[in-house]
Amino acid sequence: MTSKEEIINGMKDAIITYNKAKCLELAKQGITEKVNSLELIQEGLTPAIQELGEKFGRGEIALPYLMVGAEAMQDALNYILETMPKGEYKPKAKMVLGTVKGDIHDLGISIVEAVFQANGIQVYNLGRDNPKEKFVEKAELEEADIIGTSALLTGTMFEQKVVIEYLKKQGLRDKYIYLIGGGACPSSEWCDEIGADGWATDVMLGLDAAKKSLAEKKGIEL
Ligand code: B12
Repeated sequence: MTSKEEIINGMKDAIITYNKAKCLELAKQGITEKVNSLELIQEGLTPAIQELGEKFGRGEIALPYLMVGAEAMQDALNYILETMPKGEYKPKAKMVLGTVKGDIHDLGISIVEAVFQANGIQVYNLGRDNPKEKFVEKAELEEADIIGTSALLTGTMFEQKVVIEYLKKQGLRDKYIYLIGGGACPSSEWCDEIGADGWATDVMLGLDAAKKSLAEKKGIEL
């Protein structure tokens, strides 16, 4: 039997060395050996892809390498997320979630989807690259409580403001809790500036923000 640390460190190494098969194999092993899913994701996959991102940012690796690392994370993540509980009870709240227009980073929102679902929030994941109208149309259609937007690029972060401004223009701002996330907004300043209800660069902090707003604004206790 392999220890939890060996599995987690092995997953990190596999991503950093672009070894997709090894990363998936270790993810499967982690689940078989009952390592907590979130630990596999947050201690194994996430720091590894961040390390590759830093190397990419410093010009030490080219984009195709980052893409292979991201694929390794995606395969392992899909496997782990499939095994997580889906919240087989009546959800207490609904959320429309997606990455903003022009942004294709969608690894983070898959994690948010799985964790929020497991905590009683039905999530409609729109995936990547969504115009403002799509968030609002889906939220209206599903009678959602929360709209969540993700942005990873400095250049797409402004779209988070575009969505909230569109909500205001439609006279719908007060109907929804508006949460923002993703690596492009690592502080509360952007959240305050655009008037969002909460922000997070980590899924568990995001869940806390959602719980707080649901209780305060909708009287829903998760
Ligand atoms: C993986 C990755 C990619 C992959 C994306 C694969 C995919 N399917 O997502 C690929 C290789 C395709 C890619 C492409 C690009 N990338 Co990129 N990428 C990254 C990297 C390394 C990791 C992102 C990631 O997945 N992190 C892990 C997840 C789990 O974290 P997360 O998304 O932040 O999500 C968590 C929280 O934020 C939160 N959360 C997320 N969303 C939400 C929403 C709500 C409502 C809430 C409450 C919480 C929440 O919960 C999540 C789980 O904890 C980052 C570096 C970094 N440190 O972020 C660069 C990075 C974001 N990329 C960057 C760049 C420049 C690009 C490209 C423009 C490169 C190019 N020249 O083409 C393109 C962009 C294309 C586009 N139009 O979007 C830059 C951005 C620089 C900037 N400041 O603008 C970064 C920072 C790398 C760098 N250091 O230069 N990228």
